[in-house]
Amino acid sequence: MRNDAKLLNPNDQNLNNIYMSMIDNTNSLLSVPTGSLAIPQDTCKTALLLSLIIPTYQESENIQSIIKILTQIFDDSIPGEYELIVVDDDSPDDTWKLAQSLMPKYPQLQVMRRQSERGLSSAVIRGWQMARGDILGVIDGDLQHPPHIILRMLEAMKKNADLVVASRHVDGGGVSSWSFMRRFLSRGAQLLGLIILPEILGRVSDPMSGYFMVRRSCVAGTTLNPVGYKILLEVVGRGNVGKIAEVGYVFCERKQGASKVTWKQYVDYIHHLLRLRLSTGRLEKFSQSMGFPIGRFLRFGVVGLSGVFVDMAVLYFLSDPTTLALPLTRSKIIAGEVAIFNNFLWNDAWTFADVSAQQRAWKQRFKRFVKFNLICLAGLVLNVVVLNVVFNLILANRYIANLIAIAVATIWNFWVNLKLSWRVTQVK
Ligand SMILES: Nc1nc2c(ncn2[C@@H]2O[C@H](COP(=O)(O)OP(=O)(O)OP(=O)(O)O)[C@@H](O)[C@H]2O)c(=O)[nH]1
Ligand SMILES: [Mg+2]
Repeated sequence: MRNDAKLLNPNDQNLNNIYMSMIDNTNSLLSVPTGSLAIPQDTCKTALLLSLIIPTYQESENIQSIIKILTQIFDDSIPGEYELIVVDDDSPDDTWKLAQSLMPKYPQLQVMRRQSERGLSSAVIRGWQMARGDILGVIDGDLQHPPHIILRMLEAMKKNADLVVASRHVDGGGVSSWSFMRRFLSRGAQLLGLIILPEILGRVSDPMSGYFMVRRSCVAGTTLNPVGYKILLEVVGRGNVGKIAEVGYVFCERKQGASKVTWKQYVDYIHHLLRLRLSTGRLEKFSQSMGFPIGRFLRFGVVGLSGVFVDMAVLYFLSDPTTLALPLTRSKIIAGEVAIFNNFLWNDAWTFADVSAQQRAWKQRFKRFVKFNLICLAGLVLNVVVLNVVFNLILANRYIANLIAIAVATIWNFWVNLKLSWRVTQVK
């Protein structure tokens, strides 16, 4: 396209405009997918062999070098069959802008600028969602992952591996100059992982590695749900990964730019391990085979129970003769609404945390709260109707009838809220 553009006469204003728009086209940013973090099944028409994501935050000092080195490697080995996708979280040092300015020089380069979502793992997944490759990979943008081993990784993929991990803990691997403390923390984290999730962490020697590639078919259709930095755990834990290969590498020292690792990453890591433990356990497998989210339903039930206590406490505080002694109906309406508010907060932060993490804006939260209120209100009406029907027509025991009514209303509340309030919409 750029060669054609050169043929145009730059003195002609119209043609010049067309020329500029062609340049713009070659330079346009990738759109940012929203909604769930699911990996699409199909590659589009122009499928490629490899899509390599380079997540960046404040890497303006490194971005040019890494693009140049990777392009040289791939142009020599798999020309035209790869793409490099820089996913930058709107770095204040304008990494994305610098990357974008390199696009005309490196036609295999694509750039995504994320403005409303943050974090290394989700950046990688958003990149994969827009990728065209049959093999999906990731490499740090700070040159700490030596690019030259990538061809060995690709070789291993071609020999039928589903996943190839660049590992610091196999032959040829290591860390160049980590402090004792960082080595200790890294090994400690791995040990903890082996205790909590042996079937996942035990499959790779370096589960903390951020340098790997995976066959798209092993993760297609899977919704990844990472916390923090360790996306490889998600891929091994939730994907359908068979053969795994490893290639040794030495984690180099950063020469330019600053590390983004903080204590929060260690806390996130533990949170991530626990979440994976719960969501890949037997209960979750059973619930998948039943087509009903049992774990979520149990959490919803626990939250509902907490609402009963809140309701009771507020009712006591407002209406008891020894406290405020307000009229009973007025007190009950307030107590009910406070309990609904309590339940909403816990459901948003816990029961449906994965969904609300994708829809954080205040307007979206408020919408969910209004829907939750309306659905709970309808649930109350349903509760009363079922109680009357069962008591008058089926079983003349008011307590058993009430239990049945509560069960029906709870399932209604759960199911309709799942489908309406905490719904994941897939919008491009
Ligand atoms: N898009 C995006 N990229 C990130 C984010 N945090 C880190 N990165 C990038 O992810 C890669 C790894 O991050 P680093 O801070 O270097 O972490 P590390 O290599 O494990 O640790 P160091 O040895 O201290 O550098 C780098 O390319 C970062 O620029 C983020 O929140 N969003
Ligand atoms: Mg780094």
